[in-house]
Amino acid sequence: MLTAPPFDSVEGAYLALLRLTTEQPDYRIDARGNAAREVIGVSFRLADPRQRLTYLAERRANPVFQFAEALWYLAGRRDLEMIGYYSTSMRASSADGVRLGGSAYGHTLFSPIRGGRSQFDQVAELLLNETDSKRGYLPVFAAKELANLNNPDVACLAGLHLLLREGRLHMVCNMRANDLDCGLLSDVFSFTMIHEYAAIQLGLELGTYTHTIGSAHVNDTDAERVTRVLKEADSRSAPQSFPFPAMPRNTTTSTIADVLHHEHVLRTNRRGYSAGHIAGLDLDPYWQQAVLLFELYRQIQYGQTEACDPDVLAALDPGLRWLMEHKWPQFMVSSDGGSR
Ligand code: 5HM
Repeated sequence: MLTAPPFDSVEGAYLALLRLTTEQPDYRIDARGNAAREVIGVSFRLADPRQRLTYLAERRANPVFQFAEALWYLAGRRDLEMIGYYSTSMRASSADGVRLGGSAYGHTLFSPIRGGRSQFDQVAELLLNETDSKRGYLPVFAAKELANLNNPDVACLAGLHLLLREGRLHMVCNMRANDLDCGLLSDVFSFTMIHEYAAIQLGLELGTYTHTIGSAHVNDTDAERVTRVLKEADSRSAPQSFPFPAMPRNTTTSTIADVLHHEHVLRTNRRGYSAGHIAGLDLDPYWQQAVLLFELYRQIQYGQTEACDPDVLAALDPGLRWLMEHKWPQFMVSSDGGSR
């Protein structure tokens, strides 16, 4: 097959790539101290890019980080202060301890270029003016990133290609490198959120998402977890299935700013939010889900309670609740008093 193989959700693609890299690696590599098994030149397609979450108990995926990173990108940010709170490992990628470099993809995509329009705005205008354009490319990796051989943060995302065909917006993502166990899940989550956001801004239907990778690899340090994940997938009778809802059509940059206002209040622990308070916020229920996640994470980070507020947990969509219960089982106690 010459086109990317289709999957119903990112979970199927993730498992297939882990299997391929484990069972039939092209190479063993050891770049920058990371020994890994590698497969070169792979791709997959999601017919429904909203199916962007995996439900594997052994993987213990972190939905709080996934939403935080997607919002950090959508807001065009590059500060370590926000993203480092959700992922301490990202601190090592910052050259100055203040900002991220190449991996601040949203800053590259959404910031005005030399005081003018952003790359994203330019491509949006192009697509709406040139039928079937092939030029809607948003480059992220830049040649100048290789000028310093010790650059700690060279963009792994080469670029995102937007294609408007018959009223639908398709995205093709090109990654120079993807860590299949640690990077792929949050990358696909965030890039499909950018994809859906772009479709909304352009007034289009969401098309397919195609993910392509130059170096697809699993680091040896993650090999044991990968074995456990594959064993879980092989032994269960059926995958968990929680459909992910559509992003509201009225989402704009100011929606993202509003969500991030609440994120900031919670991240800095200025106050806590009850489930009732979040339900009363002037935000679509879809975005309230992100605020619920940030509130639960606040409770975990600031350790004011042993268990998180069961009402906040209960207000989460079932799929996000499932993920929180598997990521932080010790903090998640259901409203009937029992822990998972
Ligand atoms: O040495 P190099 O710059 O390629 O190392 C970056 C590592 O982070 C690679 O394993 C790459 O696949 C992974 N990565 C990822 O999978 C990094 C970023 C941040 O740019 C990302 N996805 N978004």
